[in-house]
Amino acid sequence: MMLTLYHLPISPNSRRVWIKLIDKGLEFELVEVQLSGEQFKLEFSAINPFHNIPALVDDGFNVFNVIESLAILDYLEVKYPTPVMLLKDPKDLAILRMVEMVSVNELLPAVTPLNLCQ
Ligand SMILES: N[C@@H](CCC(=O)N[C@@H](CS)C(=O)NCC(=O)O)C(=O)O
Repeated sequence: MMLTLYHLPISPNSRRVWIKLIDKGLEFELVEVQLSGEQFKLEFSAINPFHNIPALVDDGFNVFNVIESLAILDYLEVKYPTPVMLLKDPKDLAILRMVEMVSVNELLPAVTPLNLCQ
């Protein structure tokens, strides 16, 4: 069984998945997708028709492609529950989700001029 993360080291959306793979102690392969055009190639379009990174391919018995960084985090959490990283206390869970959603919806768009996603 192999997990493959399609990413770029500079991409903040990819990094949150990369960090989780490391923190979970999982074996995985990294494949860089150069956003100068590789995201539109047929091979990657089959993995993510929305042409962005990160994308995780779980090459198990049934190959499963997961896109959207927050969905990938949830997938990894449920599939690999140890160590526990999704907090169950209502306030802790709310804070975790708030940090995630504020990062994605408020902070990341504010740094778009830095071209972190290219
Ligand atoms: N909501 C998506 C956003 C993914 C995203 O926008 N990724 C950027 C890199 S940080 C990207 O691939 N941009 C290239 C493109 O959209 O063509 C997620 O959280 O995974």
